[in-house]
Amino acid sequence: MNSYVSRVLDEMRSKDASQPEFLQAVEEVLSSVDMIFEKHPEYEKMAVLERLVEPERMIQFKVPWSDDNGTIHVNRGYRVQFNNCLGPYKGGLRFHPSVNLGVMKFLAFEQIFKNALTTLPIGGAKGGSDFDPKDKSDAEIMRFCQSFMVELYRHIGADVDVPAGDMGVGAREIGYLYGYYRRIRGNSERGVITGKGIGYGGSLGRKEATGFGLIYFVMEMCKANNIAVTNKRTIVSGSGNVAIYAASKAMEMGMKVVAMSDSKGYIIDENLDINVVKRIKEVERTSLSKYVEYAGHGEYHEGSVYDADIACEFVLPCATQNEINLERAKRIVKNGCVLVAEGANMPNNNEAIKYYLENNIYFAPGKAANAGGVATSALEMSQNSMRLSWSFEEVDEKLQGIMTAIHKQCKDAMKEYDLADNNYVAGANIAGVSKVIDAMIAMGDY
Ligand code: NDP
Ligand code: 2IT
Repeated sequence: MNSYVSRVLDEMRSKDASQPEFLQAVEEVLSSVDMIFEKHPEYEKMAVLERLVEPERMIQFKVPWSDDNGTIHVNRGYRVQFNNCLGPYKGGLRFHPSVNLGVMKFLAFEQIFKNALTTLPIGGAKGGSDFDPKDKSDAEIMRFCQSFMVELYRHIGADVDVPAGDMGVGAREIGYLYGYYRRIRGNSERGVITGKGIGYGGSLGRKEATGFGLIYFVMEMCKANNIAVTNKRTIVSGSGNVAIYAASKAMEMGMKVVAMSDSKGYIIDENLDINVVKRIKEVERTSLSKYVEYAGHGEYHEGSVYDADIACEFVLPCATQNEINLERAKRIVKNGCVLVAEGANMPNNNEAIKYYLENNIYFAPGKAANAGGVATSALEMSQNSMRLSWSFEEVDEKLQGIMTAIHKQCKDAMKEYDLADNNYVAGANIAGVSKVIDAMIAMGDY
């Protein structure tokens, strides 16, 4: 490894030892872009890497809220504004008990390069809270969102920082957050948050965009590498926003989705009914254990879908980080998998990724494959600025163009540096990182 890259990584391992997810994300990126630093030894004196791995600002705040019985609880809120070289900070909000500063930093770091790949002018950020939205009433969710916004509002703005959804934050939460922002500010400023409802400034196609975009990326990969998609047995882990629309688009494209999962268990079904999954997760907000009763077919099991032996050719992890370690990666490859594309952020650990690359598996990293969500958020921002709305077809067509452009950027970088044709990891990292570095340098000691 290039000596400058390895020195900076060593320094981070001692400074950020308590943030394993952040270190993992930085190691994944830096270990695949060292050719940039071989080519540009002058970057060391310019502290390019140190500037890249240090967040511009990290905000942590108290979120007190009262439940329906009048008991007051306190959660931690965060916004990590990592890098705004390419445009306003942009990235989702996650409400999940596993949220901590290290998780926020990893997500914000990934977001910088993902956003760079979209070709749209957006910087990288992430925020959220360790609040658990499960089993909370609508009124409790609303009070929590309002209290969260009481602090967040002073740090965001249509040209400053534009949050959106992520795990645990969907249309309902965005509505409450945006509604309270408007009441505090006394204006409508539609472009301050994305993922809004269609009736008050949202974009058609945003809800579907991450999952649809993932499948558009998979289609590009398959085309470029002569892989047929029809009837390919596909596992989609998760059953939230990303997983549901990835599974439906995958089916539309002729793939055969045979399994999906949630945090408690998984379903296997040769005739998987995505509308039943939607009813369980989008309407009833409950567990997949209801699937067999509602669908009248299939099987439900507790545990991880990646600990089961399910014959499959494609795997689309769309739940959360670090779902697949080396052992699970070996299992899915043994079960026939030839292509893994990440709908979630960092669902594979670095050992799993290394194993895919060494075993000629086509592997698409999240920052390329799941960028359709944030890209469509940026299209929502454009529509808000123009005070116009595009049709679903117009948005979807732009999304397809963006996913094709991201795929091309990965391929061009792979070609430029003479990398193996399945090394989308290095391709995406080189393309994303180069754009940010070039902008940073052009703007001086940014
Ligand atoms: P949702 O909250 O809608 O869904 C999350 C899904 O993951 C749920 O099915 C949940 O199960 C499941 N899950 C949570 N924790 C675990 C776990 N430990 N093991 C197995 N399954 C688990 O989130 P999204 O669909 O929005 O996000 C999913 C992933 O995609 C995240 O990594 C997110 O960062 C990423 N992403 C999201 C984008 C977006 O636009 N929403 C854009 C790009 C990436 P349960 O229902 O039981 O809680
Ligand atoms: O991880 C992600 O890219 C998202 N959660 C979407 C962020 C956004 O601003 O739409």
